[in-house]
Amino acid sequence: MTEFFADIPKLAYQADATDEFAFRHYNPDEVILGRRMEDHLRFAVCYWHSFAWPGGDPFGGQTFKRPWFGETMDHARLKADTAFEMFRILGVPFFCFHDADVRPEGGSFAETTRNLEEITEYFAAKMEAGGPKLLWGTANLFSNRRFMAGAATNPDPDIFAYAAATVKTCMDTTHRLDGANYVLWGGREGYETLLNTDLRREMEQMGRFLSMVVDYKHKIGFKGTILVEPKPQEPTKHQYDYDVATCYGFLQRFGLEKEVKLNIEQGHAILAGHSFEHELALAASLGVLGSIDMNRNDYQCGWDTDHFPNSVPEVALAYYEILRAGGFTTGGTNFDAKLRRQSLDPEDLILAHAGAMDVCARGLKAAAAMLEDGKLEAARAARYAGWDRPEAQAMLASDLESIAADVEARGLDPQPVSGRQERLENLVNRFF
Ligand code: XLS
Ligand code: NI
Ligand code: NI
Repeated sequence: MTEFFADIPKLAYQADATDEFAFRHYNPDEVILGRRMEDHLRFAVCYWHSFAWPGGDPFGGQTFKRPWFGETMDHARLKADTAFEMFRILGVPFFCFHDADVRPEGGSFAETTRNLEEITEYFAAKMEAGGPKLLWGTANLFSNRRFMAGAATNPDPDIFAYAAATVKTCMDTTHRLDGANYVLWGGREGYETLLNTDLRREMEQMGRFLSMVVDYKHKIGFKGTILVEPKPQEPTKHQYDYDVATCYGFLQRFGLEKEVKLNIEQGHAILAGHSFEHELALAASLGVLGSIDMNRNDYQCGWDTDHFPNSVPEVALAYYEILRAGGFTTGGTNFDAKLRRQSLDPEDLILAHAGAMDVCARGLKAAAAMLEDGKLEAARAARYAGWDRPEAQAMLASDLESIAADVEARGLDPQPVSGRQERLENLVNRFF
């Protein structure tokens, strides 16, 4: 037991709770569409925002004072004790971390790796003692100054080497902890100015890097999914993994579209000029929907502010796409979300997650009800019904000349039909 969360009870589901410290909607054992709610949502707490981020913004530094802040192994263990305490209070089934979140950087690559291995064993013991599982591990290839010009895409081959070696250690760690996935987010894999950038080289380096990751996964027998996380920009001006469509084209180019899936983040979708549900639906249609980072941005300020989600309709439309795609397999709902820098108290950290879990639970229930009701899917099916006719399918195997002859022979004069958007929006609104 650590002091930090002393006096905070373990949260439980209580629909009519009057106290703040309860779930009103997240009921892990409730069965929805034949699956327990916990197994649908597969919540994960992220280590970086909750335990490593000091509360800074571009105009000011640290606001949080945490007893585990510091660059020693003792600090790292205290951080782990506190983190696992929070996982227990929330009852989350998973967590996620970067190497840099959990261990101090050593004086050499070898020492840094030893620190990571030591904390990995510390985690393993806690996980065996009933702690949550690992949804994914990842390498932080963007904070240290050595990565300022990129990791895999760096103009310096020694930095590529350092990044590759670091990813190897993080994959080993993730494998040791039986992670369900391994994530690559290319925070610095992009450019600041085209004036000093060789796009062709950088993309080729990135493709080779990802191929090596996939090869190593098979070599060590890691059974989890390799996930790439799209983001259009920030910290770089332009990031190569811009959005789902861009990532898919990249994967295809390097023959990796059957090996790698995507970890789609709400805030990143918005930064790319899309909606979250657009990115999810597109990934599902391409067969690369892997996992989600759940958060939201401040819609006025245009940054990746990583707020906790709080809009049930938005979340419901996202889970609707996930349910339509058959639900998560190895993926889950990782809260890539952080407190506002004025939210200083331990209670803030717990209740931010509790509220977000309830929002997701409400969204999931609404999405499941929409699917069960079936009217939306029936309307979609009716809209495309013409394509179910054998002649329509045969046309796709035909050619322009034959189609033109057929149009003439049938005297075709097709009339448009209503898309009924407002009626569908009314239908959807009944579920929130
Ligand atoms: C940053 C990303 C990052 C990844 C993991 O914007 O969302 O947190 O999820 O490296
Ligand atoms: Ni993320
Ligand atoms: Ni993000």
